Amino acid sequence: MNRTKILYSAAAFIAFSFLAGVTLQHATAEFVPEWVKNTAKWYGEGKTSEVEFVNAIKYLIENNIIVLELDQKKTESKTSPTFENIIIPNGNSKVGNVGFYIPLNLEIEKGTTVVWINDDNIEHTVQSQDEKGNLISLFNSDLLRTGERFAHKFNDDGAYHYFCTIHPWRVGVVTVS
Ligand SMILES: [Cu+2]
Repeated sequence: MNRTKILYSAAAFIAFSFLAGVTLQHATAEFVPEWVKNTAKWYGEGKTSEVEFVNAIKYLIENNIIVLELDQKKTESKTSPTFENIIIPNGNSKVGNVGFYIPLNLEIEKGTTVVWINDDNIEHTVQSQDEKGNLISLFNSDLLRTGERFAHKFNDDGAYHYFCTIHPWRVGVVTVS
């Protein structure tokens, strides 16, 4: 590769990088085909069109000769999923017991997944209910044996009541804001 070609190739990469607003992670000159080098050279000399030049760059990207580092901000803005637990404690079933859900009113932000964990020595269910205490189909677990879990993701604001169908006096709340 002579000096002129190197200069034109470098200019081509810099021009592309600037126009597209991306970061060039690496560009390995050995893998750049001759026709691409010529296109870059001819473009620099005004002997070929911009379309040809852009197509040549496109070829390098599609064949992973140029590897683009995508916009970091887009990647970082993806928040990792958030989980919060509600424990169904031992003794939860007994009417006179203080075996309430822990916490009894869980306050979370939108997008949080709530995980109910049955820590009791008997089975329970988690069933969503409306304001009047009627069972609704928003979130409904199967029978949870000791140690089993049930999860539901909350995407909208609101106060969500739930209860256990086996022990319907046990009522809890998830408040989403
Ligand atoms: Cu129960």
